[in-house]
Parts: sequence; structure tokens; C-alpha cells
Amino acid sequence: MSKIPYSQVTPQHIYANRRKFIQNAALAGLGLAGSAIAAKLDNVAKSPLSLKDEKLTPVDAVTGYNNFYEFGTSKDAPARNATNFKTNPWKLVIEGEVAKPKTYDLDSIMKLAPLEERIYRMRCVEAWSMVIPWIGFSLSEVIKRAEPTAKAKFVAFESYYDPRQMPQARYGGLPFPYIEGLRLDEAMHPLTLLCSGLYGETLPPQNGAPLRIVVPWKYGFKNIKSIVKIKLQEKQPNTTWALANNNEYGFYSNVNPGVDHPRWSQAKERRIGEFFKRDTLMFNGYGDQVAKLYAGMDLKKNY
Ligand SMILES: Nc1nc2c(c(=O)[nH]1)N[C@H]1C(S)=C(S)[C@@H](COP(=O)(O)O)O[C@H]1N2
Ligand SMILES: [Mo]
Repeated sequence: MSKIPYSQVTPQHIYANRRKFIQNAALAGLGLAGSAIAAKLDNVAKSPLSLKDEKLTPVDAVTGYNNFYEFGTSKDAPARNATNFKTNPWKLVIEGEVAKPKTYDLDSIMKLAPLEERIYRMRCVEAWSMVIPWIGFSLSEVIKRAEPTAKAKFVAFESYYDPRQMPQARYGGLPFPYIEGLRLDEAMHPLTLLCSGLYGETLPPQNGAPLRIVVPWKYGFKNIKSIVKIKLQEKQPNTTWALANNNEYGFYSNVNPGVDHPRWSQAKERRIGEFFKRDTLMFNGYGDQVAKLYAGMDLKKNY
């Protein structure tokens, strides 16, 4: 496990300004919440689950081309409108079909496991993709400590929602708070990341600070941002995009070049920063690790 030379992938000024960034964040009152994560960032090990041979998407695109409808619907809106999003104090509740429900603050959640860097291929349902060096640890670290009961089959997630901090949300055309879900075995898969950073830093607000989920073999909208609640349950949870448009966004939403969105093909994708389109890979290229979760399922029906 080695520390990654960010100087090779990150513009020099960002790399060099890391300390200053953290100090400024502390001064700005992101304060303790920011530093619970920031304090852990100096020795982030590279995870064996990380991709090895793919070129990273430039940091400006990762933090400047976002979907976060609470902060507006255009790709550049979240970076502008989420700047002062308050992430301290933060609480994350885990409840429902568990023996040990718990409310965490950021400090206590950061103590559960060492942070790792995971370079993942990401694929938005809108047929663009990125390669992002996330930081976090497996979501299973949180779920297993809550001790799921025998009835727990699914995991429901909920984002923070505050119309005063997110005035653009009312133009988003979606019901808020944003909700998402996974089957319990998907949520427990080691690739499923509870994410607290990217490119060597704490998560910028537009990427879902202070905590979000990353599931790299699914379409981007499964990767719910700024989460406050994790609920284990027997029934399949509702999801925001299915509530908005049920026949376009299925519960599973595994990346699948053979199942088109009703309004466009999913066979190819544009990697942000590249000119020619690439072929989209089944399970976004993670089939070796996740195909067994869906053995015997019709993935055209369970899209
Ligand atoms: N709360 C919330 N989470 C969200 C969204 C959103 O609008 N609100 N958009 C989703 C979509 S469509 C994508 S593609 C990813 C984008 O994550 P990124 O901006 O960090 O790349 O976030 C997902 N998580
Ligand atoms: Mo997306």
C-alpha cells in the first residue's frame, strides 16, 4: 500500500495548496466536521480495488461538471450554488431492521475504518463517464456494525434537504429529499463506497459533502450525495428518479450497454475530456466482481 503521487495527476497549485485549503476550511467554519475527515487525509492508502491503468478525469471537470439537482439543474450550477453549503455539524443515522441503530457524527464515523483511495470508472445515465480518485471506505463497515436483522433485504438512503440552503431545488422537477436504494448484498459489496473525499481532499460540496455513496457498476444517479439516513428494510425502497419517471429509471440501474434508456442508446459513452466515444462496458467493467450478485436474473426486466 503506497501513497499516491498526486503531483502527477493534480494541477500543482491544488496539490500545493492542500494545507491552505484545510486551514481556510477550518476558518470558514467548516471547522470540526471538515477536519474530522481532513485530519485523516495525510496517509491514505491506495486500495487494491482501485483501477490501475486508466487516465484520471481532470479535477476541474470532476468538481465543475456535476449533477446535484438540489443546487440547480445545469452542470455548472452545483459548483456555484453549493459553495456555502453547511456540513458541520453533520449527523448520519442508521436505523430500521438492525439490532443496533445508531446516530453518528462525522468524527465517530471517520473512526470506523482507515480511509482508502479508490480510483473508479463512473458512468452517468446521460451517457458520459469519468474516472475519479475517490476517498472513503466500504459502506459495509457501517452496516455490519448495525447488525442487520434477518428481515433486512434492502437499504434505503436519504440526502439532506434544506430549502433555505437549496433554493434552486424547487426548479429541479424532482421530489426532495433525494432518496435511493440498494439491495442489502449490493450495499455490502466491498466496492460500494462510503465516500468522504476525492483527489486527495475532503469532498467539495458539489460532489456531495460531507458523505456520499459511490457504486461504480451502476448509473450515476444511484450515487446519492450528502446522506443523512441509511435505513435497512424488508421492502424495496422508492427512488427519486423512479418517483419522477417510473418507466425510465429502474431500481437496479446496472450499467448495461444492451438495455437502452427509452430516449437514447446506452451502447456508447463520452468520457469527459475525450473526443471519440467509447463502448460502454457491462457493469461498467466491474462484471468480474459483481455479476454473481445477479445470477439468474433477467437484467432486461430488472433494469
Ligand atoms: N442528492 C443528490 N444526489 C445525487 C444527485 C442529485 O441530484 N442529488 N445526482 C446524481 C447523479 S445523476 C449523478 S451522475 C451523480 C454525480 O456525482 P458527481 O457530481 O460527484 O460526479 O450524483 C448523483 N447523486
Ligand atoms: Mo447521472
